[in-house]
Amino acid sequence: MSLHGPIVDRYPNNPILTGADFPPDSGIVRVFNSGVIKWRGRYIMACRAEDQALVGRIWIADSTDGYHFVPRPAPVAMPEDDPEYAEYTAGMIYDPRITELDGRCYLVHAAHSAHTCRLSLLETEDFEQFKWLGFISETDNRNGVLFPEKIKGLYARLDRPNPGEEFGDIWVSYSPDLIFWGRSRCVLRNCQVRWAWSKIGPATVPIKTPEGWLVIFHGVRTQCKSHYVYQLGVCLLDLEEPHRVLYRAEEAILEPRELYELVGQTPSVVFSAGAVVEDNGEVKIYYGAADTVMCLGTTSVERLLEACKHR
Ligand code: BMA
Repeated sequence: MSLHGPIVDRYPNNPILTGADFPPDSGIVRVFNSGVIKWRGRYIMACRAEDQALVGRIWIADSTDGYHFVPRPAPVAMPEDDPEYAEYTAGMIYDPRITELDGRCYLVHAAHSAHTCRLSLLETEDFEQFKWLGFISETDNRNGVLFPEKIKGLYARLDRPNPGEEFGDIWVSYSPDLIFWGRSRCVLRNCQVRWAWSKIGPATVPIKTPEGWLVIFHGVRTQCKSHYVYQLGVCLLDLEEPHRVLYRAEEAILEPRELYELVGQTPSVVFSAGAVVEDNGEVKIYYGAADTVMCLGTTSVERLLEACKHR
């Protein structure tokens, strides 16, 4: 791999999904930061779809090729009548990430309310019916993503506790049942990442390789005091002790550069919540651009490993 070439190639027909692709009566104007999984041979996107009143919904879109996604007629039905769910999601729900585990799919999303942000878990066997399993963190935690298998007999997840302004590192926690979490360890600190001094957080489901867990993450830096720039990075975590970072690319693997990444609801944002690894090693990274549209970038497991070691 070239020492200077791109690590991720943008899909030339970006964006791949916009608010205009949703049913005309849906009121959806933006779609971004959506989780994606390849499941039983088809691609499923759990969209973060937003209307003009800033009401966010999780809305499934289907694809047979990974490039063209068609939103369903209606969003995922959430347990809005449940008083506990309603209290802690009163602000918005966002940034869903999907993991397949033991034949079921789990979706972790952020939930914002007057209590700030926490993580919520849904389960599905068919992407038609979703069962809400509960909140799985206290407040001030987001970017939760489950590992695709247990580690040393426990479920594992990465997340980003946020103990203060302008602060946020990547942590790993473990659980016997996906509901109760503990044994938390810090994985990577924002101050270690040269281009992301404000905060970092896990992006996509960790990708298992013989050398370790490949983890794509986002990193944020603050420009001119108030302008945030969101980029993507990659690191390799130990298979058995994922709080140990084996390698990390010094460079960002994707930074806002194209107009659709620079201009939108929030300027200068690339933010990923889903990647698909194909049988030939290609990695499709789905990402929200400028908090407005969904885009695609492609790379490979090999290129990401190389980037971890040499970039
Ligand atoms: C973060 C999250 C993301 C969003 C980003 C940029 O804090 O809320 O959903 O893309 O800000 O606005």
